[in-house]
Amino acid sequence: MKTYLPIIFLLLSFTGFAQDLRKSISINQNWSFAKDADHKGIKSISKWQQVNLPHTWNAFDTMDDEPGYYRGIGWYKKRINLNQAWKTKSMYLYFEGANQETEVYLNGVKIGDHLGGYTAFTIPLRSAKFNGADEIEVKVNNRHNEDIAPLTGDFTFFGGIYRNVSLLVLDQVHFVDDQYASNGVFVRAEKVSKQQASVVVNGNFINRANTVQQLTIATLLSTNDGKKIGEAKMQVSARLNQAIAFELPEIVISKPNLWSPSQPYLYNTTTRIIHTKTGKILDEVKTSVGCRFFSFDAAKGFFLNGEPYKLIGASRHQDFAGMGNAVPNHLQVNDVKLLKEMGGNFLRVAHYPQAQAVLDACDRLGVLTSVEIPIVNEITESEAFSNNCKQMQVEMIKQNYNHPSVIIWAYMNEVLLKMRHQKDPNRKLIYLNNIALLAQRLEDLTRATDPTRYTMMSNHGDVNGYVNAGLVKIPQLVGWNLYQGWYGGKSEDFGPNLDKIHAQIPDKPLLVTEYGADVDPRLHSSAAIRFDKSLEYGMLYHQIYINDILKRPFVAGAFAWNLSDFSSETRSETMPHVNNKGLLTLDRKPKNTFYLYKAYFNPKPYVKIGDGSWNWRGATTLDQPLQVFSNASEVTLFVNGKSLGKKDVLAHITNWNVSFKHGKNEIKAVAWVNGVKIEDQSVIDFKLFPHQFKQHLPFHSIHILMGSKRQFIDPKQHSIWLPSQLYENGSWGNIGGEPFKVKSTSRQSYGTDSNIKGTANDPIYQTQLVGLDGYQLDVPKGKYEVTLHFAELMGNGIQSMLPYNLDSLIAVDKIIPEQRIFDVYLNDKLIINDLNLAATHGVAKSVVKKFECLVADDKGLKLLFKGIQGKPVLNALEVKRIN
Ligand code: GCB
Repeated sequence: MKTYLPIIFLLLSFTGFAQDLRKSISINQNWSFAKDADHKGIKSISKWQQVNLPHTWNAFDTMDDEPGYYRGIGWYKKRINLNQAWKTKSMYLYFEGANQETEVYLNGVKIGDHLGGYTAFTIPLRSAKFNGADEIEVKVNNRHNEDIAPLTGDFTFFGGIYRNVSLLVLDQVHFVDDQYASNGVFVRAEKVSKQQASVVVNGNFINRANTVQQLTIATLLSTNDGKKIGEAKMQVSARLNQAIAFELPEIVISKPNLWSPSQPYLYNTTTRIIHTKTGKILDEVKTSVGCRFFSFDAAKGFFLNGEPYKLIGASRHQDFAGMGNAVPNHLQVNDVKLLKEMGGNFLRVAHYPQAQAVLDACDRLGVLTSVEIPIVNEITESEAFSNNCKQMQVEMIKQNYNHPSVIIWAYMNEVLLKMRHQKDPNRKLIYLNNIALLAQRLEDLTRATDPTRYTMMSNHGDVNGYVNAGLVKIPQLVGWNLYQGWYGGKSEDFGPNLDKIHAQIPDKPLLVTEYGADVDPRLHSSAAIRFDKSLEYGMLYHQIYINDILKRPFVAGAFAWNLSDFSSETRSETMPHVNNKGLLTLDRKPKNTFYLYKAYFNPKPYVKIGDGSWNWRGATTLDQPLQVFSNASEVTLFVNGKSLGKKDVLAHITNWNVSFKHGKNEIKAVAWVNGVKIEDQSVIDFKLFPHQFKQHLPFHSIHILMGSKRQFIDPKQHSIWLPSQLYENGSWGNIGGEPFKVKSTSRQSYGTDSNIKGTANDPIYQTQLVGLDGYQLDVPKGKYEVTLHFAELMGNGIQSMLPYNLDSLIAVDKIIPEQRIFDVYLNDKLIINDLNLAATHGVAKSVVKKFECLVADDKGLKLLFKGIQGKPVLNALEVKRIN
């Protein structure tokens, strides 16, 4: 009889009869939620709000005009109706992520907890009542905790159960990884070559049944269309509560279909625990596996499946406009699709592990990845911090081990940015040694847990600092976050700087893990400069970076910061609480920079009119620049049916001077690639504003920014704000006045970077003319509404530095607010008397003053500013004809 067992087993192992296998039941719906701001505990809460998961309590309070957001306790509770039949099963609550300290209670009794906001955890559900009234209560806290990374960072730490939660119902004999919340089955493809690959499965299972179990662990490997390739199995005997680690023999694939971004071929594995005698399947885990081999070389870069392969892509934060971090999976997957569409082959999952759906999409769509734990800017020198980091690192590795897309595990980002103990050199040295010690521990742990991937650390531009701290030699790869032309220097310094780093550390593979410039898609400039946040500056910056990256084989990969704009509560720039370095907006609308990447990196024939976030534009002349992006060699452009001829595409761009008409303009770009015609069409709505009022009739309205060279498009009011000009006869403009400048010798900014309270249109107020004498508009006779916009830009809070200045930390200038009091006259009539912005409204507060004025003669509109104390100012002006 014995001799036949393998045959029976073979028949049963993957054909098995109807089984009651592992169930994963979503319990996202119908939770009650309440904040517990004064820590009185769940019993004191009387008002609950109905919510569904994923949920964050910060989705809206990070979108307001105020600094800060709720960081404290939130309670969730939910009744669950457990099936009587599950009494004989093993149950777990599976949390994909909750930020960041979580305690879980069942019927008032604590059953588990978890520290850390970005990795999954499971809580065994053992003493349920099964009476239909079992209640789960979850306490989540997103307070600052010195023992949990991240301590600080340029992103918002949204609190809540912001990923999916499910109830796992398993047989008492099941795969398990209680400590690190993976499913307990690890699949790897090793010894991969074009000729052959071996698939090896290992893992852990536990027997919680009362009797000794004779079990078979088996894996079936099949092609992506279900054809069996091979099987591996072993027999095990397991006692009650015995957790057993197993590793199955390898399954060989000959001539494997290699996984790569262009052909992300996935094999399937099904791994089962089978009751040997009865053939009953007790548990089953399905995993896909990709066969690929890769290596990094310090001089030659990255190699995938034996070929040189430049890694190009972006980093990604997980939040989305209006949702905070509680983002449904389909939107997360859409980000991977967008990255792929842009031609990216690499995603830096930054600065923390993200939803499984993201890496699933990377496996499926073909995107290589690195994943990191959130040690950002600094560390705490405590055992608790260090242990928590180690726990997160192993959680990250085990939970994401089965994704073929992952090639790098990383663990520190710019860890020397917020240097502690600056004033005490001895203490600082101890701190630096402790960072190196933690890095080494994480490095050793990572290599021991998963020797199949590389390790990495991302550093900011202080190369010597990292070298001297001994941090460069620890990981296998070093990523540099470089911002020449943004936080300091010129964009042209980027390439030479890369050469310098490579020469200094020639034996360490190098990646550019970040580079980027803020682009607020509402801002445009024909005289783009650093910090103006204009799309045009961003375009120049990215072009230089892309070309410098492509030129250098030693740059294994480079990733734009960031795929999309993201929330960063501490920022207060043109869009408060948002970091605008995305190639996409916070709601994932492409900026022109995205199209530029697509033209460079998506091999499909492509031509695109550069209307990204600028198809509603205006000026005082019809002749305007327009860019077209393409991977063809020539582009022909048509404007309102007329051909502007053909132009050679240089570095994926053609630059045109287009003569628009007032109103809607039909634009068409045509190119040919390998005999195939491709085209793009766009409608650009162009508004001509008067230069000479007499030649421009009828006149309706004009919006003007003072002290600015940029143009601001207000998408909500559908208005275009033009930069002011010096007054000329018959036209409009300021008389006198100097652009406001931050009174800091060590730092440049465009106007102020402060959040202007009371408006979502901060750029209207962030620049101003100081000391102007007047403003004149030679408008025709009629009745006008004149609106003056002010904000006091001097004084406390105004001179604060950017939260992230990566080249050096600059002392905040202490500015004593000057007194400024002035009068304003409109056509000789005193309309504003003794205006003291700081005293009446405070600093950085938008102040709007509206007046009506009848122009009965040819003298137009004239504003006069008379200083009583200090210099008068004006931030913006709006003039509208009302009849
Ligand atoms: C960095 C940080 C990242 C910031 C970025 C920036 O180097 O790693 O977290 O968001 O710079 O935009 O300043």
